[in-house]
Amino acid sequence: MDLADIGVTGLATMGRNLARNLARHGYAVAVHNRTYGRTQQLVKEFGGEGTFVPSEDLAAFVASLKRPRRAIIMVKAGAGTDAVIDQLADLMEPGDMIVDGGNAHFDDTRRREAALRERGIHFVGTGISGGEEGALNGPSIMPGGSKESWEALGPILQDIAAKVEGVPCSVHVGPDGAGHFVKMVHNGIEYSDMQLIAESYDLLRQALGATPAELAEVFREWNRGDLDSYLIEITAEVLDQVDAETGKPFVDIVVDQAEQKGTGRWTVQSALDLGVPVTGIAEATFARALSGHPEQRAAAAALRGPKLSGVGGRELIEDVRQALYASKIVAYAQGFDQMAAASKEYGWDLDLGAMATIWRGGCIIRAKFLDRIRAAYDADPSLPTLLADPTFAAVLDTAQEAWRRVVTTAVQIGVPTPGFSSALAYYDGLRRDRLPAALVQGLRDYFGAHTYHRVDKEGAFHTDWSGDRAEHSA
Ligand code: NBP
Repeated sequence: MDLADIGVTGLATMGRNLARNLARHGYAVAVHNRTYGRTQQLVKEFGGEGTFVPSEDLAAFVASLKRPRRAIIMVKAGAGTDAVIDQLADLMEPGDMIVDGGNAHFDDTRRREAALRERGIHFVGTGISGGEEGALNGPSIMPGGSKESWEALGPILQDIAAKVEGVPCSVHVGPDGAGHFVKMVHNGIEYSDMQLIAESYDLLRQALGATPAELAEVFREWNRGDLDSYLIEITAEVLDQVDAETGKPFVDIVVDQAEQKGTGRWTVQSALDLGVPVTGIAEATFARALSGHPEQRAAAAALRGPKLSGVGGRELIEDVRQALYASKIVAYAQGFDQMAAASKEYGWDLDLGAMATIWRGGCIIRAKFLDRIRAAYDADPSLPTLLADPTFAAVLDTAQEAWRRVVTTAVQIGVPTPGFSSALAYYDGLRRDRLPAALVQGLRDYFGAHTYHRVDKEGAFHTDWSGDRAEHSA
């Protein structure tokens, strides 16, 4: 029997499509699933697309792989992943590679990588974005793990990844959990992108009384300019959809409560640990959390809002477009800051420009805009914040008047725009010469003797607040 080039275990939507993608690219693919029926189904339905080597149990699956073995796990993240890793590792030899393509937390990946490294097995935590369509036709692939494993896996992953202008949307992200970390931040940014789109739609609908179908046209128009992206494109599709049963706009028959249990939450948790203000992602996560409390919303429904309504004419549309673009720049700047901070903390040496490059295609946040981020890091790889890049600084400068009008209008008519507002507050905070953090430091020294630094002298100081209020070196 010919041995397979690579294997996939876990053949639900993602694993099946990834296996088909590999087979379509000419690789002989070993396939396995806990429940054998799925394996049989795959071979029955898609066997003609390439060479599949099915196995009923993991031992046979491992035995069907060429050495060094390359096995991709695509099972539900969590305990199942640990179980499959343990079983695979027991069947493998030093030099073999286990790739986890599921949505694992990067801390779990770091733990698993360290444990398998002891046994000489390469563990490659890999972020895969693009959903089932991407898995089949070309996802964005973000592998972590060792350099040696990238040498053996990289050519295959780049082969099956999305391509933009011939450049594959996959690079070696960095060691141990770097791949899953970058995928997590990608998803956090995805939260933020969707929140800003939702705020744009909501504000224009409330302020102008526009219909979802009219707004679909607005998004379609926006997709021809700076905002050109997959999420803007599909927003037009969703807003245009009419419910067959009721004849109402689809968006009006969907329950308005969003989930926030996944990677958005992880991104914010990690950002808090790293001390990076990812306000765009945090507001998006909290906006979902607010939507998910129907009992509180019902209790608050009688609270009065402002009397003003219907302010703003058609010019609001262009203002919102600019506010959306400016807020998006802020959200991405924050996400890239988080990757830079993690790179330093964990010693990953992330190439931020390369991250922008591999997000240009295949993944959910794919957008023209990522070319501009890559150009910013090409021009200055140690850029302290994307907001300081001359191109982005100019965009923000042009957009800021419109951005302020949008936030003002939203406040006046009582439409919540936490994404727009917090992004603007971040912009205003970051550009300030002096921040009121000085007063916060004073208060902390007053009640807790936490000390402070002076602008004009080295060292730490404490004022004797309860005594003579003289200053002492701390
Ligand atoms: P699911 O997340 O729905 O997982 C189902 C698969 O996990 C089945 O193959 C199932 O086997 C297997 N499995 C489970 Br559940 N527990 C297991 C265990 N203890 N031992 C062995 N196998 C077990 O599949 P999916 O939606 O294809 O996603 C796969 C991974 O890819 C997940 O980690 C997901 O987060 C990630 N991901 C998904 C997307 C997406 O758009 N769906 C995108 C990117 C990444 P069975 O058939 O025997 O029940």
